[in-house]
Amino acid sequence: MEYADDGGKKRQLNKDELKKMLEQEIQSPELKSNINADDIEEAMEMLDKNHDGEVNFREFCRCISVLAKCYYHKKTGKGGKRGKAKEQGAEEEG
Ligand SMILES: [Ca+2]
Repeated sequence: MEYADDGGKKRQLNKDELKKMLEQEIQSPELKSNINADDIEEAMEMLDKNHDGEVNFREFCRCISVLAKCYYHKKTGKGGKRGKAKEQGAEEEG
């Protein structure tokens, strides 16, 4: 983690850093274009559980999955008929 290097010892991201990092981390241009300043604000609010104005690594990981989830929901809409149902008993492990 070399992103938050302005304090030296702290491994946390402020909003600007969060944004920068998101832009670097998210590969999909499609997903990226779905993230606007509002989303960053929202993500920040959502993630900054301890309200210190910064997002630490753990919080950031959540951020990625939250944004990905938002995107997924946007893309699939709600409900959603899927052409491909799993026909043959694909058992999920996990
Ligand atoms: Ca925090």
